[in-house]
Amino acid sequence: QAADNPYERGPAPTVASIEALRGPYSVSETSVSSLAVSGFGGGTIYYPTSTSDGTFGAIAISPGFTAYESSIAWLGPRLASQGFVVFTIDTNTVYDQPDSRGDQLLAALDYLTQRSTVRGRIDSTRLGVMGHSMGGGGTLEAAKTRPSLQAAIPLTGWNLDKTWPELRTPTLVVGADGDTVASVSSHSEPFYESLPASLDKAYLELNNANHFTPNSSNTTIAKYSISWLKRFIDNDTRYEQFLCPLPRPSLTIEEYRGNCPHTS
Ligand code: 9J3
Ligand code: ZN
Repeated sequence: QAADNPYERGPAPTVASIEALRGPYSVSETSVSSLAVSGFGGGTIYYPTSTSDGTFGAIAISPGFTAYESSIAWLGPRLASQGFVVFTIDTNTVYDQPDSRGDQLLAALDYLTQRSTVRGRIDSTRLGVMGHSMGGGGTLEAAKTRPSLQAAIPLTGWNLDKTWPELRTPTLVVGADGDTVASVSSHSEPFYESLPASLDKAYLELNNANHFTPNSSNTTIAKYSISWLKRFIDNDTRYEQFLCPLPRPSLTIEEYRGNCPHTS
């Protein structure tokens, strides 16, 4: 790791390394029973097997309405293999609303850093949140509640609250051009536009995608999520090259908005 950044983990990234199905770290996993925790519904912790690279940042990820951990499970090993501890959770009930999902993401992070068997592998000052649909709405709620979070990524997020000027957490909003459940015009676009202009923020609209695109392995979601998490949880400016200048529209990117260069 570089002397000037104690949080940097892993080798210098390339386009190939952030697009790969797995990063440089081997991944282990452990399941957390709902019966053993309170405030959320249990889940699976994915973590780098090695203990020779020090502690890692950590991320909790919530599924959407009526959905289970399995719907976002692909992100566990995909992100953990890049050097994060990743907790994909179930919610208390599959009908919980975004504000509850936000509280549950925070309860999961608290469990992860204070009680879990991998707590010694985590730097509890470097935490982030992600989620799909109402879990993405919950991601915004969690960041609003806990401004010390270092990164937030709602994936085709859904929330009745369209305005998020309170956020102080660098946020990557991911929408899908063909989403008819959480249309970008009613959800992701107003979420992004309402974030403070002073905040490091970005809006990635997936091309040829729909509400459920984040429920399967997706390289565009992965590469920009990895870059955002590395840049803001690990302060790893080696990943700035993938975020700035802003990515251009392509076969998989309908539109990308953001403010560059990033400052936090
Ligand atoms: O979590 C989601 O998929 C939210 C979209 C939804 O069904 O909202 C309607 C209440
Ligand atoms: Zn609001």
